[in-house]
Amino acid sequence: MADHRFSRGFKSPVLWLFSVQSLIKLCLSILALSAVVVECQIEDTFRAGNSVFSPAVAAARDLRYLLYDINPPEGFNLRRDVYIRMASLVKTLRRHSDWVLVLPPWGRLYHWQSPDIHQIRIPWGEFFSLTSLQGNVPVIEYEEFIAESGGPFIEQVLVLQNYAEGWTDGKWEEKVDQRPCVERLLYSKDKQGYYRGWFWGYEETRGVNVTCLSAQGHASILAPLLQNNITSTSVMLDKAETVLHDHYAGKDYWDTRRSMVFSKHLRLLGDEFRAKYLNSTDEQDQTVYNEDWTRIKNKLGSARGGPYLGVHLRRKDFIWGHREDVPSLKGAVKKIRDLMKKKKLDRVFVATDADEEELEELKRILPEITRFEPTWEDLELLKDGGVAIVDQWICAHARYFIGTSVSTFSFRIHEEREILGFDPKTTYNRFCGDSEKECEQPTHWKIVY
Ligand SMILES: Nc1nc2c(ncn2[C@@H]2O[C@H](COP(=O)(O)OP(=O)(O)O)[C@@H](O)[C@H]2O)c(=O)[nH]1
Ligand SMILES: *[C@@H]1O[C@H](CO)[C@@H](O)[C@H](O)[C@H]1NC(C)=O
Ligand SMILES: *[C@@H]1O[C@H](CO)[C@@H](O)[C@H](O)[C@H]1NC(C)=O
Ligand SMILES: *[C@@H]1O[C@H](CO)[C@@H](O)[C@H](O)[C@H]1NC(C)=O
Ligand SMILES: [Mg+2]
Repeated sequence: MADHRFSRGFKSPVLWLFSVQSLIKLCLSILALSAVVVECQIEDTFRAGNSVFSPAVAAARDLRYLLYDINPPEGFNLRRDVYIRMASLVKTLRRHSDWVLVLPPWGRLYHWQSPDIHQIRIPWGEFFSLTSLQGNVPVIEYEEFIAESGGPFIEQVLVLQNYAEGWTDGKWEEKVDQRPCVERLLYSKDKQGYYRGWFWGYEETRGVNVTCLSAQGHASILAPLLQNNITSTSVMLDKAETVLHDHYAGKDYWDTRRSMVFSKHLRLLGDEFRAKYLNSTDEQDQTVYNEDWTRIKNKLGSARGGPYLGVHLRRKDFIWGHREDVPSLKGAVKKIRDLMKKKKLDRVFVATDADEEELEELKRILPEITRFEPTWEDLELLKDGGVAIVDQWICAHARYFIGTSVSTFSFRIHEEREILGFDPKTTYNRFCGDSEKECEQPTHWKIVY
């Protein structure tokens, strides 16, 4: 089937994003700027990702490609976490040979429900700065992989799974074994003997071989297997969330996390909004950002933040289960008013996934609320993922932040604030359920440089 998105070629996604009128003026200068940054930042070793390499050159270099995907129901912010695990694995693999991480296109996420907008096959460049990612580990977009590797074929798909027998003797040990698939495979063989399945909406992509792998342990336990037992040039790990962080919140974790810089247009939109509605600018708030993440090393407590309370109020599936650690709207607003008074802040920015009905209620009981409400054109440009990032960016710049219990959306805001250099007291806060007894507050994961 013809696929216009695919045949669009390899123009930077950023280029066509910028063609939307409301952003043109802002971005022309940046475009020139970021071209310069790209030129100076990418080291030679990281050039694997450049599509100037023909398949012949890639082959001559013995390049190998690691692709991955995640269990479909997982949301955007857990996916960002799994990226960190995969980046760590690729760093381990690169000690022995030339591996590149292929970024799984975004799409078909359960929470991205805005109607009438195209939300699959979204390249990472629409949400994150590729140059920044490449300053940590070599990465390429999926379409570059297709071009470089000679076609839409993934030679070996390994579906990760737990051990059918669970932990034997209740003893935890790290191990990995080729095993029969425990669950029904979501890939099926076509007439040519290739595997078809969900490859991020790229219908022409095929898997040449699909097998299951039971794995229990840290991401890098897969390294010897990928290095020695498997000879394919391209290997995809499906259900990659099965393996754990090599060293959660250690230096390598933070290096990768720091490299996950949001795309410039999203940060700009967030900054514009802060200036216009929240009297918040980087100079005033001591949150000056550096385009080069390797140069950001802010002392905790150095950031002041804009004169507003930042709130992430997670609803939808978090309230459907009647979790006792999530407040009612009334309970949340009571806490918000409390904090505004205590912290002497007269503005409040609320990021939320509340439905229409709850939003109406929220505006009624908290009339002074400020929210980022994109126009349809903005939404079409940013997509649900971009809007969520703008929400996170604005929360990350608040003088004081409060989020929702065990929400990865809130966790990513904590990290952003940690990078900006906020006092942990202003960051690691969460709402308590209306009748929650022991309301344990989030853990401070101190940044490591
Ligand atoms: N724009 C926006 N979207 C949100 C907000 N909270 C949740 N969402 C959406 O709901 C999804 C929640 O899933 P996830 O990222 O997995 O975070 P978690 O489920 O809270 O751990 C996000 O990715 C967003 O698409 C919010 O405050 N603002
Ligand atoms: C990988 O190969 C080694 C040596 O041939 C073998 O001992 C090991 O069991 C293999 N690992 C897996 C997971 O197949
Ligand atoms: C598929 O991959 C498995 C695991 O690497 C391997 O044992 C098997 O021989 C492969 N099958 C084919 C047809 O190549
Ligand atoms: C914005 O903040 C500055 C200093 O932080 C303050 O002097 C100014 O009065 C504020 N403006 C408004 C409109 O609140
Ligand atoms: Mg989720």
